[in-house]
Amino acid sequence: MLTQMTTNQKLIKWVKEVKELCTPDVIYWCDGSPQEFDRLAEEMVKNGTFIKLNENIKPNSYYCKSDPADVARVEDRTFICTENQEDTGPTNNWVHPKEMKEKMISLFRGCMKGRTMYVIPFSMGPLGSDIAHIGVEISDSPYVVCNMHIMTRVGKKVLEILGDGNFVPCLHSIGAPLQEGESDVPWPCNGENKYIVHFPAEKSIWSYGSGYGGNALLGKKCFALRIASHMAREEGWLADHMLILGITNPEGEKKYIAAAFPSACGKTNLAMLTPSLPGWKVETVGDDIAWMKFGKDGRLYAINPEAGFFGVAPGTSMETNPNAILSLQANSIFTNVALTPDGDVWWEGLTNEKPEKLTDWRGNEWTFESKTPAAHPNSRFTTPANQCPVIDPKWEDPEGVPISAILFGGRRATSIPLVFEAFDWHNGVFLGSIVSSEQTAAAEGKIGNVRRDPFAMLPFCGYNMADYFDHWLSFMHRTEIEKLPKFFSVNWFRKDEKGKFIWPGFGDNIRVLKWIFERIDGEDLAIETPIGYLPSDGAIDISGLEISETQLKAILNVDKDGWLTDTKEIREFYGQFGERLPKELIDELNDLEKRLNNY
Ligand code: SAT
Ligand code: MN
Repeated sequence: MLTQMTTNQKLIKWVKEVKELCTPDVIYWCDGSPQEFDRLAEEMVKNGTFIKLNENIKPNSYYCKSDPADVARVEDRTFICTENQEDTGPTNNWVHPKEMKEKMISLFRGCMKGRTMYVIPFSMGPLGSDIAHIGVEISDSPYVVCNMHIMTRVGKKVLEILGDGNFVPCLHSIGAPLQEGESDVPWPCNGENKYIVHFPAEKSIWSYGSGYGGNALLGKKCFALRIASHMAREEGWLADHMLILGITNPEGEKKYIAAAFPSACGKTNLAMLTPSLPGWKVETVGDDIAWMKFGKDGRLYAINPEAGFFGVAPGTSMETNPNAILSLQANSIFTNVALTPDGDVWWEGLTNEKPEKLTDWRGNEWTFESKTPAAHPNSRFTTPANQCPVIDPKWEDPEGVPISAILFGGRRATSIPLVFEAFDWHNGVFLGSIVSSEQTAAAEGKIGNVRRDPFAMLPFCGYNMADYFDHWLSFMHRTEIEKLPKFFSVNWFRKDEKGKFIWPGFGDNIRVLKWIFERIDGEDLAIETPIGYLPSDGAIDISGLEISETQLKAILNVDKDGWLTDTKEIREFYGQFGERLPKELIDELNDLEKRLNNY
């Protein structure tokens, strides 16, 4: 118990208020130590929440399966509560803060009965960095505490740095009080009654009912994106759903790139890419979130506010992402994957051959003949970032890394080319605003439907998306044009008539990054088209690839009809923002349509 660790009056008062509201049996202040992790993990093993993995295969690692009613983010249960609904905008769920606060207070009353209330002080970003921010999560879930240990910087040091300063209060409960004598279940939650609520005016988060991922690890999407995007707008910086990677060419020249893809579209894979082209190197700064600020030199600098990876397990293998596999060999938590008889983990795609026998993510016996997946499609590994073999030497640099290019991508089977470059900053923001993707398992919803997901921020923007576009546009006037990053659109997911992916992806994506690298340097490797600059003939290095020139042409052309259909959809999508949509974007759309019609 570290009750004496802080003299921060706001924190002491808040903890007292929450205690009175939630009536836990015990209050525990987290110190972030490995001993604390071990103790909580052991308690969870006793309770059946965790299974300790084989120490000889995955040291200090745990297996966990959630309640089947609690397996992904719940976007329809996520709310932004501003005084005026227009400030939340048409793409977020809104309830008036007063009404929602009353609702939350009634839900949280007595909700921690029979449980321990953990106070988790954490830093998003390197301790003490100017770009970093402090939060305190109160949670009744030891699973959350252990995951926060990996995903953020937790503990005493955070309270020291906090001093009397400000923090983002993040209140979380699984919403499952225990009555006298009632025994606990392995994954307590309140599946029917989930609320993920943000109050931007007071910069606070209240989350109820779910213990899974972004619903419960409140430093991640709730704070580092929804609340931070709001702070960023007020303070003139950017909080975005982007990976950050460093890329070095054979001559030893290095650049940093940020990339926004919707959840479960391969950000982790791209961030840790093993290049198939000799001499090229990719290093990881972050795989999910970027906080970016302009530096004194007028360039855009980015930090990764997180300390770990909460990566999608299925599809991750030594072939697709060896660096992720090497990262997760120890000190990791695996949620909703399958368990092998010798105490290791497995998921679809991990090995070419399916194991004979497993326990699946629901706890049922599974054999290679079973028809259901052994691991849930949104099953995850939680792994410390510093275990990544290609972690960038500057990943914790408090100054951040200078960004030369920003990529937008999604899963699109048709139309959107493998890669193209925006004409300029306005056109780049336009490209960000029209990102679209087929729905994945990261959020509940119908998988495969195409949805517009601007900047991959649709579920994560803490205010009116139209104002967010405006915020991005405004940066054009903050620095010299030459110092602004260049924008690119990428799509690894084009399919042929038989439904087969055309582009090999993974390590071969370096071929696209190479072109981007060269374009940043202004090399003459592109042709101007109605949608932007496409690679000219031969500009993408396909040496050694089993892809024909015709196939490559097919994914590097302008699909006029496809794009014209898209522009109609975009116009409809824009329509919901009414007058609030920046005029520059309508101009961009009109100009694009004109160029296509003349093409
Ligand atoms: O569950 S999380 O929100 O952390 C993962 C994701 O959707 O990217
Ligand atoms: Mn994400």
